[in-house]
Amino acid sequence: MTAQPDFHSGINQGVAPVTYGQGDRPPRGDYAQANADYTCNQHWERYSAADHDLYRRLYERQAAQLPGLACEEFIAAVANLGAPDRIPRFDELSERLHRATGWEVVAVPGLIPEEAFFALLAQRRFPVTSWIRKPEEFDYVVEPDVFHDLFGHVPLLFNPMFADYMQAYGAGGLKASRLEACETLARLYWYTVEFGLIDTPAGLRAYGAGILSSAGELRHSVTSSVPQRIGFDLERIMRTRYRIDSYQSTYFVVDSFDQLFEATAPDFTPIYRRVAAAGELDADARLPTDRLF
Ligand code: HBI
Ligand code: FE
Repeated sequence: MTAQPDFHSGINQGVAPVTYGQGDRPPRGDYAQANADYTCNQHWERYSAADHDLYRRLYERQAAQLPGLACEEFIAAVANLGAPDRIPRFDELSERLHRATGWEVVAVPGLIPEEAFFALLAQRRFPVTSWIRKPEEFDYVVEPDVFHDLFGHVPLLFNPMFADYMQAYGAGGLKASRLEACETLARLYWYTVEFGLIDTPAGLRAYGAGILSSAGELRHSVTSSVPQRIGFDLERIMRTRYRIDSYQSTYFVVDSFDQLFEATAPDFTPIYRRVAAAGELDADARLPTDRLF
């Protein structure tokens, strides 16, 4: 669940706390304890029984609605998170994950600057927020919490093709930073990793973490007639703005994770130039060239 976070000038150990949206929200999470690369200690022993119970209820609600809505690769992988009744220990989860695809999960205090985020992905280290939402945020939390990051993002990191795509995205992001193309590249992340759909012989299925961890958007994204669904087109995605606080009005559909990985193969420099020349599009824009589902 990401937008362009804006950073306050940090007053603690050189790590700038990230705020969200208008920048007037206090950063959630203890950035003062984070390392220079923004990783921190999970402090698993500090979770309360209420925290574990909240995780259990969030997991139970989402797991019940996966069949027929989540892609098979996700359903096959979600059990790798471990016991569904308490927040996993990141070190135990990382042992399983590293054996599968060379990735590990690292704790962070919350949203981190793009450069740091890309650097971690490029090293096959996925940043997972260490805190969990409050009970009153059961249905929706603005910032990504441990449930969104673990349940939404981590299962597909067990899938070799998707794991390679995520590492390629991180490497591409470091290059994008130098090209001032972070906002453009963030759209690719948003419309694939966070809110992507995949076409299957059984119909459309969700693979995006923002969808898979959302109580309402999982069914909405796959079955509602309200949003439009457009076939994956890298430059079309990179031109398209997104909304951070409502269901998406447009979802993009890939044919396979291979298609995603292949899309990140070429050098994006000329693509950024073409995207900048073509101009931005509203989230609900429709082009005659769009392949509609
Ligand atoms: N930080 N912890 C964390 N998790 C994210 O998903 C994340 C982030 N910072 C920036 C960000 N995502 C997006 O701007 C990416 O598109 C770069
Ligand atoms: Fe996310």
